[in-house]
Amino acid sequence: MSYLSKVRQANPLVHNITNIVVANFTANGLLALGASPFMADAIEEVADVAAMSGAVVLNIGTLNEAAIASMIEAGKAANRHHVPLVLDPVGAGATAYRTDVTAKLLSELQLTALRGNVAEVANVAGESWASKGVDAGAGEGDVVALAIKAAQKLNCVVIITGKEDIITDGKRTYIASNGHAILTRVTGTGCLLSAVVGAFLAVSGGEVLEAAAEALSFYGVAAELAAEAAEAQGPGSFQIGFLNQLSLVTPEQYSSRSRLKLLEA
Ligand code: ATP
Ligand code: TZP
Ligand code: MG
Ligand code: MG
Repeated sequence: MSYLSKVRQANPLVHNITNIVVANFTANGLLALGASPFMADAIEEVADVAAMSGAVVLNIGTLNEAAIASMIEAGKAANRHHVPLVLDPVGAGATAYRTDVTAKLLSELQLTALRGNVAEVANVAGESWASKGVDAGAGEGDVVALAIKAAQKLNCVVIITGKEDIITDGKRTYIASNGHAILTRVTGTGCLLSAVVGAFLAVSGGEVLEAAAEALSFYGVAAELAAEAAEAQGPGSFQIGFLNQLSLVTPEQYSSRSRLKLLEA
């Protein structure tokens, strides 16, 4: 059975500590997919929520000290209870504060997966790459090698997104090439993707790399179908059409459109 079908069957609870820009879009996207979102960031409850969840997704998009303390508390509970833990290091490298906070999270927590754009992942891994706010800037380098290095350093699956997405555990690497450029015109499509990865990891049964790769490929297929729909005249209608496709794409449609490639070792 595909991981997509497993998500829809299991309806996993996904605990999100996320930013104020994308919280609603993320919750709606998870619901459309067939997962069950729980947005909870009060320090008093995050450990309980993490322990009862199928995955915990941390996102540093709009940071403050209270959120950081809650992320550490939730992440530690996830680690204790063997709940998959995903980090989206939004804007890491853009400011020293974000870079430092990400380093602190990584020193206290064991991630299952890290998902970011190339600049974010490079900065998390101690490499340099230009960033422009929360977006990746122009840079040069071997992005696949960077992802593999980051995965080995952090001992987790690393996902670098862009026109093509790289998913690696440091030993095996997938390239997912579905998707559509209009995703870049809607805020939160990266943040929602990180939460969708969480939903797929919740049903991965330990096959983290494979589940993450399918999440990336599925997300790209849903975007293509939404962009092709007649009503998708611009980013506004695309955003709604994309939510629709997250719920409508069938496992068969997914299989026939997916362009997911395992790189030769
Ligand atoms: P950024 O802030 O740099 O845009 P992000 O966190 O929004 O980063 P993205 O890299 O934009 O994350 O990835 C979000 C989704 O958009 C992924 O599914 C990715 O494959 C897709 N995507 C990004 N850029 C393109 C593109 N040029 N063409 C097709 N799909 C893209
Ligand atoms: N500013 C702070 S967080 C955020 C913005 C615009 C959302 C970023 O979302 P994404 O998914 O990285 O585009
Ligand atoms: Mg984007
Ligand atoms: Mg992002």
